[in-house]
Amino acid sequence: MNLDLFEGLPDETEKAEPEKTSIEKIGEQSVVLRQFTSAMQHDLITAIDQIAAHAPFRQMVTPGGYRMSAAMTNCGTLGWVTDRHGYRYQPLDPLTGKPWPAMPVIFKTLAVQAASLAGFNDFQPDACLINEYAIGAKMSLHQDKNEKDLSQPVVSVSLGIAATFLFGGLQRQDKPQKILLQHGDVVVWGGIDRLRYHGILALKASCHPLLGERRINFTFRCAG
Ligand code: MD3
Ligand code: FE
Repeated sequence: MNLDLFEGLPDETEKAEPEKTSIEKIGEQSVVLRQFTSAMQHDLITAIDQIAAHAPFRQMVTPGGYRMSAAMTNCGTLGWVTDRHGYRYQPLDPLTGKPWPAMPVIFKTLAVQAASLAGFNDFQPDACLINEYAIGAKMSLHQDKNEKDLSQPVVSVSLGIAATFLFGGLQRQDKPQKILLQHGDVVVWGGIDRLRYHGILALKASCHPLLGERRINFTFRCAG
């Protein structure tokens, strides 16, 4: 006799379907891969916890003397830092004096796959900057141009609370488009879009089931 009470019910009642990935073009050479990381979200979060245990998130100071509202750390052979002396990449964490934690294989694999889907086929990132946003934290419009090889794209992964991304033009005064980046979204920015101004609006109060009252974004770059 079959005592399975769930017999006949559809599979979805036993195991939630993974979200489907979709591709959205947001610029001449930029795409959002929606829900690209849903199958690996737990492994990504475990890896970030391990990195932060060795290289803690910290709020850095800009050359102008302002403390950034997002907290940052890095993994990979080079890490992005800012202090009163300027913005730069360096191999040692100024907080610990030690090299940044290695880039986890799962990070690199994800970045290379995403870049390749967007048409960038020899992406070999050496730096991964990890930003942690608490409620209210933001990132003002800026360009990323401290990397040596600007012909290589940037790949970004968003986890936790959704945020409004501002995608501007090549001049600061160009009116930005607003794009909602949600948990699991990956964006690839390359070519002509690589030097576009961009930023993040202040994070609205919310709570994510896996990350709590936080958003984490990590970006892969060819810095050296
Ligand atoms: C577009 N981070 O770390 S990720 C940054 O969500 C940064 O934390 C934001 O801007 C964040 O520098 C946005 C998206 C991003 C990263 C680099 C870019 C977009 C970009 C470089 C060129 C164009
Ligand atoms: Fe940036």
